[in-house]
Amino acid sequence: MRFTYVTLFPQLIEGYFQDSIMKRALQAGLFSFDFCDPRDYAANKHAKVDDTAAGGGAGMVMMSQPLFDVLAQFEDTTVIFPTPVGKPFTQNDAKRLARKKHIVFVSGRYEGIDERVIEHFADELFSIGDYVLTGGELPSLVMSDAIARNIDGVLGNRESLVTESFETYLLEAPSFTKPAVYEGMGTPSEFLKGNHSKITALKFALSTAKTQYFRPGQLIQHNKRTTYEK
Ligand code: 6GU
Repeated sequence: MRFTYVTLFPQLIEGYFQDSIMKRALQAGLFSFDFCDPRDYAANKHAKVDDTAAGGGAGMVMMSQPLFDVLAQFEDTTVIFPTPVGKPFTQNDAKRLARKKHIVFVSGRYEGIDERVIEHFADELFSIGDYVLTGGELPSLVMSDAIARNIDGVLGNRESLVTESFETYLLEAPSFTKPAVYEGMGTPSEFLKGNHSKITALKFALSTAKTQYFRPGQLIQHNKRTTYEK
């Protein structure tokens, strides 16, 4: 898997890959990443990449020409535009996209990107939540992380992919580690006794209760899914 970030600010992205799980996965050759700066493709003297919005309004818009020239060079890629007007990015998208060969993230800055770039090149438009960010770099990183951890070998423990939140639409049960009592607060006693079928049953009950409380819509999805599988 290869990730390409089309961005005016590669340094906003680079640091994330320099530590922890992503660093190890890169060193193991499980994926690679590179950058493309639209400014290097600007066909004007001042390397200008943005202009005023047609029809007026606040802010600048990223021009078509530099981005067309950047994106025309790629073949056999999945081109993603992070945007608050995209469809919500989910765990299912992360799993599906982990099977792609080359994903290109196009980060807008300023008020956005000329719609003709999106119309011509976008395979998918994604939002990462109902709030507005100053650019597409953080969403690109968020999606890359969610995708990369679904690539075979990136996580040490494959089981963590199966039991984690959203895989079954249920939120994950709470976790505890030693000591058994901390500041007067205990650990559920079944977790300490080691009867695996009882532990599984308790985790499921805790997951269900937690999902009902925090994400009732997810619980409805979970119940639908279970019904179809019967
Ligand atoms: Cl993908 N981009 C921007 N700029 N803001 C966002 C977003 C994306 N998702 C939520 N807010």
